[in-house]
Amino acid sequence: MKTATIGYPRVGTLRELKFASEKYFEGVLSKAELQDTAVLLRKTHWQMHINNGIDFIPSNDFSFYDNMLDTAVLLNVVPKRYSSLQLDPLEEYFAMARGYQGLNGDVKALVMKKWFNTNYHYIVPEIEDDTEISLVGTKPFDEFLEAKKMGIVSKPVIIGAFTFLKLARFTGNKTAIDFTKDIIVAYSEMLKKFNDLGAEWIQFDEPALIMDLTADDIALLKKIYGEILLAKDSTKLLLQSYFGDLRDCYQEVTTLPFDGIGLDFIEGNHSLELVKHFGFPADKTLFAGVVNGKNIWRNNYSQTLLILNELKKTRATIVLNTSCSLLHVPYTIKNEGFLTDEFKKHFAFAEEKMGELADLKKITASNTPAEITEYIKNTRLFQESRFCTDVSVQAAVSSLTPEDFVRHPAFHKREKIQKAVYNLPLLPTTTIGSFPQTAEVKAKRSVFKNGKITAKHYIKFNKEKIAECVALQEKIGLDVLVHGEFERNDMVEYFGECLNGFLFTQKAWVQSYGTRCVKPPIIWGDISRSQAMTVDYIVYAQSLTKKYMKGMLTGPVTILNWSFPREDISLQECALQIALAIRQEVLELEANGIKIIQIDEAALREKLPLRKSDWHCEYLDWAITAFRLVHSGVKAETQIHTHMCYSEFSDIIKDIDEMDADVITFEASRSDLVIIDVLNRCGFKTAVGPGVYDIHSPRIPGTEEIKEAILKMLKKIPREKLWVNPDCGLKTRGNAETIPSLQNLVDAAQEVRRSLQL
Ligand code: THG
Ligand code: ZN
Repeated sequence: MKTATIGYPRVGTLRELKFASEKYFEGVLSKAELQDTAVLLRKTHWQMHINNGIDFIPSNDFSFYDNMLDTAVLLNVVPKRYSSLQLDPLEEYFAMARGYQGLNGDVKALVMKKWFNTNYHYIVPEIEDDTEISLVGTKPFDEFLEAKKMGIVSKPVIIGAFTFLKLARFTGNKTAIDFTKDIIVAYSEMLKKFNDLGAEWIQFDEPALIMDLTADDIALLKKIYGEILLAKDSTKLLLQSYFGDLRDCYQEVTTLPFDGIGLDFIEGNHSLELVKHFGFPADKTLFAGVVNGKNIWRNNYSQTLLILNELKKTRATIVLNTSCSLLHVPYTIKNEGFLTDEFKKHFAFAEEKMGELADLKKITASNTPAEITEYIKNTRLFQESRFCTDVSVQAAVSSLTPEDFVRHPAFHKREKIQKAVYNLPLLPTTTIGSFPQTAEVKAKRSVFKNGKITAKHYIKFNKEKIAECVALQEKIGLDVLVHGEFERNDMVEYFGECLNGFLFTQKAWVQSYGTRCVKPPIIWGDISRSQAMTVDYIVYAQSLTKKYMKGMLTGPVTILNWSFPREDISLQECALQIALAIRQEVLELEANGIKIIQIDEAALREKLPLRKSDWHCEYLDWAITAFRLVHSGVKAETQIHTHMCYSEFSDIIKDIDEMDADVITFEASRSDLVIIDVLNRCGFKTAVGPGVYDIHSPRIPGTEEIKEAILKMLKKIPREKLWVNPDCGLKTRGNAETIPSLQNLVDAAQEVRRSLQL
């Protein structure tokens, strides 16, 4: 069996692309130098595939920011507000990704959304009524030729036409159907061009096919591929799905004349059943996603062989594949100097996963797989016990009763009590939690972690930063303050490092969006808290001001969803363990005089099944309950806040209300405030702070712009329920834009209060 990967990480093992891009944004690095970094990274990634004997090597999986954005630019889907800036192509590309504020104009960034059920975010292409979709870009061809120069006939990877149209936003009256003709022409041309360049295979990524599909969707799929496939010559076409199964279109897809179909046997719960039930055409190649592209655990070869043995019965040619792009896992375990082999042997990151594909190739080629060394070693590994258990944690979880999940008194009673106690102005202003992580802050953390300064020195430094941050917020005039989170690398990793049961890594970065990466901690055992994690800093911060200081915690579902979870116990069990630990922290903050406690659930939605038809599963039930467990023990007058990032909330808005927080802030500005209509319609009880400006872009919002946003919100949200805040934490921003932006925010809130005589 041959081997393939769907795509590879691109930021570089040491985040070279991140650093180069950020320097380019600052004007320190030239465009040519940035391009050099990109060339080097692509070369390295291709070489890595060669070293592991991978047969189908992807190209065009590289991106300076995001592959959806690349596809938009390739297809001439550039909204007029960007093209009219008259920037050079790379600048225009970054203007769409990050917004632009400069000599040529002032434009916000395009909307950014979560990429299916991952912690990666894509840029949402915007199709206007007069957009003319056509093949205008050359990136995939350039990168194909670049690989060819290295002697590699790569497999170009392109977001498929169906997924592109499904994920794009239509800003006018037209819809997908009005653009199918043009997109078909563009993709057909693409196919022809690759044919001329000598491509043997081309991969169209169609993850949107794993969602619930309507009859119209299926008609669209058949129309698009019925026609694109007519343009096929000798280059073979692979339709690649991932993040689920093709249960709604399996027969249509297998009937169309694709040369290869990529199925996900990891997240695709029905994939094997579909193949068994409907068969798989013997004349096609089945790209079998058997190596998990999302987790970091070793593949269990004997289990994988069971799947492959089933697939062999179809008589189709089988290619050993990853279940999705390796973009969602870190590069390599080799860089983890602190982890011992005892742990490391259980992990496979991107590079090691390619090694697993190579092992499986060897094993499947043998008539006696059980005698192959790699197989024997793997079997032994899975016989060992690993995850450490803590019986007291397990006992605490199993003794929970329904009462533990209910906060008293009920919301409306608390609301009254809190209004009386807090005496906040209407439209109170606040921020989400983090303040800019400046070079100074990051450098200090780094020297501390490397043992070059003492804990005492480090704590003193953080306290100085907190004091500066509190003074700054008082000067700006914010109503509810935060300590700034200077001691935290990341809202999940920090707690992972403080709690028992986690392992953490040094270099295991995974791209989240653009130049931003995260280092998810690894859950290795039962989770507990042995000491306070945030109390000292928060109490110190509160001591500096008469205003309210928010205690700042990350909720259990988010800690779980942004970690690499163990796979031997249920996610629910794991979430409850974390919830109990965070609950202790909440109660200790409260006991130390902290009145407002924010518990972020940024990733609440992440593990909700992608298909609504699968929602009968209990995910939301336990996710919401885990959150409720965290705060159900506090007093009536303690105000619980929560925050959520980039999710779509509309369809789970009732569940969010059920979290029973007192205040929730969330991202909204970059999606045109659609959420406020939903809140209005469903009679949302929780007070809300739909972000009034987008912090993911370096542009500074004007006071007028923020006033408009607030006024728009006031039309739909009762004034006594509205908070004014940015849409997310400020850690990715610099002080240069943060300070004026927050000042404009406070000015805007004050002006609105005055004008409405609130
Ligand atoms: N933490 C984690 N996941 C996240 C977020 C987060 N996902 C969604 C949302 N926030 C947006 N994503 C990010 C991811 C990373 C960063 C900011 C927003 C970030 N990372 C630093 C960087 O890339 O420079 C590295 C952090 C570090 O030094 O440890 O700023 O907040 N888990
Ligand atoms: Zn956020």
